[in-house]
Amino acid sequence: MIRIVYNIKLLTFILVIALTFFISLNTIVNNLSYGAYSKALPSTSGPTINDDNLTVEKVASGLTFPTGMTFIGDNDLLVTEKNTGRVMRVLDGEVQNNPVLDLSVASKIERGLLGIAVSKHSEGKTNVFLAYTESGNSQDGSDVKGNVDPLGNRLYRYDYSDGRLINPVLILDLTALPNNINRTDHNGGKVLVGPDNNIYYVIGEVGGHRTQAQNIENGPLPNGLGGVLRITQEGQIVNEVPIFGSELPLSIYYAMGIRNSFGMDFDPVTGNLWDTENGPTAGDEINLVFPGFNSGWALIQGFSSDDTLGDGATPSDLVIFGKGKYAEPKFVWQIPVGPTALKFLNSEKLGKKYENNMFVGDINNGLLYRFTLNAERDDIAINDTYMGDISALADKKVDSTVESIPIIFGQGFGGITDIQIGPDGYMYVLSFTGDLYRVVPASQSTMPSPKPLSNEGIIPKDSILVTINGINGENSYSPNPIKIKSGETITWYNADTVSHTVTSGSDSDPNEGELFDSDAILSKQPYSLKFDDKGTFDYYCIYHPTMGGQISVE
Ligand SMILES: [Ca+2]
Ligand SMILES: [Ca+2]
Ligand SMILES: [Ca+2]
Repeated sequence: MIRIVYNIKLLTFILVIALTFFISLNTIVNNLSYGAYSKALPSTSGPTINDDNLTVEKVASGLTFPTGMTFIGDNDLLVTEKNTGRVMRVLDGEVQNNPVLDLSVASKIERGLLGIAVSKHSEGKTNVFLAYTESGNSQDGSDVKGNVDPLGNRLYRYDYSDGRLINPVLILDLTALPNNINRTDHNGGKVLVGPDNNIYYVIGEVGGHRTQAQNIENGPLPNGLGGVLRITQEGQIVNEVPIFGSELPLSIYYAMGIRNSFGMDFDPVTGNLWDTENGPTAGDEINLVFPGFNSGWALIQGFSSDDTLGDGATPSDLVIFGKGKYAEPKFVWQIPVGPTALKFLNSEKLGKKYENNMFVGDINNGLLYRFTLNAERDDIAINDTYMGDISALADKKVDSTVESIPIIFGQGFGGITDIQIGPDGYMYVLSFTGDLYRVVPASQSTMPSPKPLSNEGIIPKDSILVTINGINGENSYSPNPIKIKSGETITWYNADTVSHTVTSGSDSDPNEGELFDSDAILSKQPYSLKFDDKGTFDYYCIYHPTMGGQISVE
């Protein structure tokens, strides 16, 4: 077992400097990044795919904030639940009553049971790897209610036998100190078994740790956080030419400079690792993660030339160990969507043109995105198989929400937490809402197709229509301002491609959302509100605070 625990008392002075930096940055980021935690609700008419040949079936429901899944057989998968710490088995579309395993997890904000991967050995043995934030006192959520610090983010190996997970072995302990600094975010947590049979585990900076792994030149040494880590299935250092360095913890880093991530997968054609990464107020990324990849956080996020963090840093300012090397992201959302899962479709069951395409889910909008790669498969190349105007994506960057239309493959899932391909070759999509979906050819489905989304029929009669056009200042909501009479109802229809809110107040208002708050209004969905009280009410979108509107009730 590899244990990374640091006593940093000797580094107090450095830490104080680092903390000062961290707190000031955190204050700024927290004021603007609530979008990162906003989770889209599912479409009332069910998820849809933007290809009439494909449809979405609901496989199972009733899971409690599921975060990850892995197939152990045909129509047989294990699903992790974030806050309960349970591993549930979904067999032939039925969530089995008794959990396969019930762990004690710390669960505040992004902590919890976060990742699962399976390794089937030729001699018939099956190992399951689980990544989770272990509770400090054997109680679920004691960090939420009792302020009990978790034991740490840990990776365990289990034997899977007769529907049970047994013989836990702790193979990686990331009890980095301090545990947190009133922050419980950026725990990453996805786990993969690589083509080389080693374990790949992505962990974020965990509560804003600032070390040399976050490219802070005068910071403490790396503490095992903020990167993709690689170890053997036995919890040993991989016996290869060192990437960043031969001593712990550098010897377990495969990549560093990663703020946070909820998604990674190996390209089935090349064996290259790809990930999604989450920026603060901007700069969500897709990356090709080669050995030694430095993603640039906390100095660079998004394309370095954009200076998204506004610190003027360039790749030459980064902390480079051994064979470490900075590389630009392969794709960027300048407006955050909260990308989560990333999965290659290693099947032609959904049509030859989608085989080995890359699919990405997001949590903020419940959208499923599709990407094609170039011939060398070392870059994203959006080709003529997409619908709509792809010219604005030539820069590999979504600068305004409308630019993302061609890459949207499906919508209405509710915030997506994982994507897997089943042994049946179909795509499985997991939503935090507890629902598991499957994308199948319409010709193979016995379920009725959901209706296409449009505002016809979903705007209530006698209601005054306000269209949400997207991020466009005081023209974001139309008409704006609007005058109505007491007792009248306004229905907002979201004509944009991403979720927005109708929230009373404004960004700087401490009472924001007190009078009314729609929560996420999904793309192509309505939200209605009746106004009885007279007065003038400002409102805005909490995800995109520059969007503003005003209602006068007379
Ligand atoms: Ca539990
Ligand atoms: Ca990066
Ligand atoms: Ca663009």
